[in-house]
Amino acid sequence: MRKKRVFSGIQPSGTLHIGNYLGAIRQWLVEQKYKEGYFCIVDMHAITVPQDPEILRRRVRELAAVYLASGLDPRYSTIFVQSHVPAHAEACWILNCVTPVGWLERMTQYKSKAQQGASVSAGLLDYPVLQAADILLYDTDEVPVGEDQKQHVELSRDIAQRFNRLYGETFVLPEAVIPTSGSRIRAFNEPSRKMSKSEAQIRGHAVNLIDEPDEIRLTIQQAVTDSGREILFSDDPHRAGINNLLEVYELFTGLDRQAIEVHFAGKGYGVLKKELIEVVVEALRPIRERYYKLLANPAEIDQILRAGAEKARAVAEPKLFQMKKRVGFLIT
Ligand code: ATP
Ligand code: LTN
Repeated sequence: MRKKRVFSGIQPSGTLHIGNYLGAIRQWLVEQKYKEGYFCIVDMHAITVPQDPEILRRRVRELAAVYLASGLDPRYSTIFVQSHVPAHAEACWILNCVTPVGWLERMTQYKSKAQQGASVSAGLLDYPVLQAADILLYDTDEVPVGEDQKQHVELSRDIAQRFNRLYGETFVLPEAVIPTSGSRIRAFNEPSRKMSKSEAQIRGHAVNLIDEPDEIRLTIQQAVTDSGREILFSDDPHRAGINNLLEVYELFTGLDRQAIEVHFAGKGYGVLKKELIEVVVEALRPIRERYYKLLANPAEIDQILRAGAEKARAVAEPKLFQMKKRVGFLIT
């Protein structure tokens, strides 16, 4: 039987935070050996908003180092850079031509980014079609992502269905895989909002994956909570801050919710924060150490990315060829 295909990606657009890790990367590591995973550094998505070329180039390697330091293993998973596989851009063009603009204008990420930016590029509107190309080129079954990406994965499915209807069965319909816990880690300084890479440099907003213990300590100590005292999981928006701390504790310790509530019964928020700091510092220590070791040897990272691109091309190119035949391009 064919192994399940898994595809996911992250933009090299900033420093990764524990939300990216708990919502996305952590899921990629599960069953790495038993599934066929493609994990992409989506630099073409990153340039839908302005980027400094030198910084972007550096961040691509840094993100590769984060993937590897987190535990992705190139013996099992294919790790590659999107722009190294030109089939993504070509497939995007073909899919553009079956995607109604109205579908794109409804995307919430587009609407919020378009509001923030001074000028909106055509690429920003087209962002989810490129994402569909990423996913569909690999006959992907599962797309492990955080909650904010659910709408984009559903759109990929809609685009696949439309193409299949117009041109005959071509694409597997992908499914978003969203974790039940950790799919939307909140900002520590503003628990009504999600933790975001683009704001990760704001003091107190996020714990970044490669933060030093002192930085982790400060961010968690200052995390916004509420005036209550009970340490219980809850979906009450007024208690979002404390719930967020508990969720991070749950995910990094692997304990179940009931055991955590019993453990903290009768203790104050200060105790929770203190224990959480220890847990997060210890969980991130090996990742940070591996990260700096890997970055000291960029030639090795580049070699892994070259090999990854080659493996990815071997899957993406035949699929693109099939798409071209289906839409009626002359193959000579
Ligand atoms: P940006 O601020 O640049 O949009 P981001 O922090 O939202 O960045 P992405 O590159 O958009 O990060 O997302 C990478 C992956 O991390 C996606 O699967 C996304 O769903 C997931 N993710 C992002 N933020 C969170 C969060 N706060 N909690 C859980 N998962 C998240
Ligand atoms: N839009 C995603 C990144 C992304 C992606 C993908 C995720 C690009 N292509 C394919 C899953 C599958 C984001 O997290 N911002």
